[in-house]
Amino acid sequence: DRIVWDVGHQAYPHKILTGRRDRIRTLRQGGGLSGFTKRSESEYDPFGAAHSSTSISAALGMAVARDLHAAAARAKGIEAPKRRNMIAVIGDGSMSAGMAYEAMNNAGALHSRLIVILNDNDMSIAPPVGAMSAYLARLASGGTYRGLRETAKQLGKLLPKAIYQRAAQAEEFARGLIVGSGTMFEEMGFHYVGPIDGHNLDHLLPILKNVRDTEQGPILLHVVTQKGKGYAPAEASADRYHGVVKFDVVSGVQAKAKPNAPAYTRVFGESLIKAADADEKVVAITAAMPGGTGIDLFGKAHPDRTFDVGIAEQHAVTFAAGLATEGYKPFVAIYSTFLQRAYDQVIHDVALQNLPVRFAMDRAGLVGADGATHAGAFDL
Ligand SMILES: Cc1ncc(C[n+]2csc(CCOP(=O)(O)OP(=O)(O)O)c2C)c(N)n1
Repeated sequence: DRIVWDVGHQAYPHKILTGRRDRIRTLRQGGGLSGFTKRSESEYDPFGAAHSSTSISAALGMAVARDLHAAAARAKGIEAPKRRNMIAVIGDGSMSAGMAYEAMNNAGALHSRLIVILNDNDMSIAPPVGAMSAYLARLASGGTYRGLRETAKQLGKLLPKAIYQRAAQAEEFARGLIVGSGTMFEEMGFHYVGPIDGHNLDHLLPILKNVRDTEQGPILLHVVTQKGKGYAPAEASADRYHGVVKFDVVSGVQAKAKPNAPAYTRVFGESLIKAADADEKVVAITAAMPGGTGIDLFGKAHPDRTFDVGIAEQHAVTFAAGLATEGYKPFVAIYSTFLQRAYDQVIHDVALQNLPVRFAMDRAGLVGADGATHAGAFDL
């Protein structure tokens, strides 16, 4: 099977389980294992990641390739290869980017057998923002998690027709048929299964097996988890353990080198507060990176003029352009590498219209531990 991890930060256990245990101590170092999934590193990383929200598109491409391959084999009268499952694992934070919806829109139309596992830990790096995040929270809190019985009923709808009809005759089963219908995912053509407790393996494993064995797709399995589960310092501080440097396992204290100059990010955040104190037209925009860009400091001083749009760099730029047309002075703070997503918006929506949008590009140029995917290549 092909498992496509979105972003890939969360793939360290996957690396350990897929032949990279002996090299895990080289993680995020020169010549060592990447902090993300990487095709050249392992056949178990079918798709490289680091920038978010690509997994559904990639897994859908793989699913369609599989189906084309099988059809070609059938046409030639040769045995089709064993059917693989194509599985995208995506976090709730990454569900704010347009690309995830572009992919679901296409998947719903293609009807290809694709499994999307939505790992909903109610955290991005910072707490998640936006209407989608609120929607997922409502789905997750609709009573408690679905137990095995109820999920089995949801899955029943995916069984082959004959079995399904027989099962549907059972009164109790029929009552469950409304369960889970009407979610946004279903409206987009997915079978929605969940929400289920992702830490309860007695529930999770049989459900995963059932999802694997159903014939229909695309399927979205909504799994609720806790970020950092099982390690107290990470549970207590979900944002600071998103991506870690070396840390003391007992105390959880991270070994951060003492900087010998004030950090660019802090200088920017504090300067922008001063500018905003003097000019009520100054506004600040971040795309899910308030801490990384200094916008967290600005947000404390000027909450009404701070906008976290979620992982949505393209929208962040055009949203700022809109503010600028009305006389505001937007400062868009984005890591250089993530602004790559929005180059068209920078050119088409800002530059060509000569709109005064200020870009504060953090982590410009080459970066270290995050590696090639995080370099601000276009700065150079
Ligand atoms: C396009 C893009 N913007 C910003 C980031 C920075 N970033 C890395 S992980 C992350 C949060 C992802 O949250 P979620 O998808 O919920 O995954 P989790 O780590 O919580 O499992 C962010 C904002 C990124 N990787 N890609």
